[in-house]
Amino acid sequence: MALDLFSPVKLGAISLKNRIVMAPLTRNRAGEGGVPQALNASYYAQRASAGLIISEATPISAMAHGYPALPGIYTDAQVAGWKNVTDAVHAKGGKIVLQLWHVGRISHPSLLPNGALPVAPSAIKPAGQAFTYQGLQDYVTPRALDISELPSLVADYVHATKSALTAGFDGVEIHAANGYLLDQFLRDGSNKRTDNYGGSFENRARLLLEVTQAVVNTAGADKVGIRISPVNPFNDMHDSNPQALFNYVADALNQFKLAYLHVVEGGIHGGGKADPFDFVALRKHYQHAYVANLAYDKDRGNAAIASGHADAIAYGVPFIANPDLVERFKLDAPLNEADSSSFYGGAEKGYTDYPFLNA
Ligand code: 8OZ
Repeated sequence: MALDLFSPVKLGAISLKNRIVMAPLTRNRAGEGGVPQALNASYYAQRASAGLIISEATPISAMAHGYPALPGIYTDAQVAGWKNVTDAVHAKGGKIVLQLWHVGRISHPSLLPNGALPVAPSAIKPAGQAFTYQGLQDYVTPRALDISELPSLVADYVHATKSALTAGFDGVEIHAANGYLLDQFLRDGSNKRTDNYGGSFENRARLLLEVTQAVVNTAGADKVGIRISPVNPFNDMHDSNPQALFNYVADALNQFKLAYLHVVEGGIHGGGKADPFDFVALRKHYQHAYVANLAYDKDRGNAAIASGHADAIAYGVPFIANPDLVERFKLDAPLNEADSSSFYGGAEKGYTDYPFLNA
């Protein structure tokens, strides 16, 4: 029988009971100090029938924050809060990895320690406005990271990875997508450096590969995934030759034998029109497990798995509104509609109150 969304699979060391993955979803509902709360544990536990949950993007340090009410993964209290989340997911037979995040220039001094300037590969202000505790405020021109600061940035990824493992996660996913720090280094619209971290593909991918090596050394390659978004224009992103750049990145990542490569196959979050890109060609460059994301429904997900394009499919918005998405797919049951007004911030409403089938 052909493989489909309901076939079990191993992504590196992580055994999935099905190939329906919950995509990382920013929800802005963490407690004081970036500490996950009981409400967050309930939300994730409700979704434990997914083959794998990828946590919401989670700042690796105080400088990695860029939005209100994000959970962190660098203090003891945050680790304790996340432990309640992973315990609740595991108690229901689920698997969960933590997404390691540094926002780079997509931040604002009011969200950073002592009103610091956001950091980035180059001092280029993104178009648009930051979500802050005081409402929307224009982005500022970030400070270009000095080459001497990069080792401590890599060390922050290592510390966060250790913290995630202590918190009971089954692995980690490195966020290198959607216009945040590692993606800002990759794409040449945001990286104008003239040192070893700018210019050629090799140089622009250097920080990602150094972070990957360090995280792999900490967690083991079979517990590490990476998310990329080659043509997502969100956060004022652009590259002059995305196909060649990301084919290069896929080739370079092969050496690590990671748990998976997770690819956002187009534009998300309304950032404008994505450049054309051949994801089938990209997939040919990558030799290990591939998780596809972006507007897949059940049929397109099954087709992508049956054809060998993807090993698993990550669903975002459908998992916000359908905690039992797996069962609904299995039964071909109707899906709840997601209410976009409660995506970011708030409490139970639009978070833990979407109905299960037969509830
Ligand atoms: C939506 C709003 C805020 C952040 C991403 C972490 O796109 C995000 C994000 C999405 O990866």
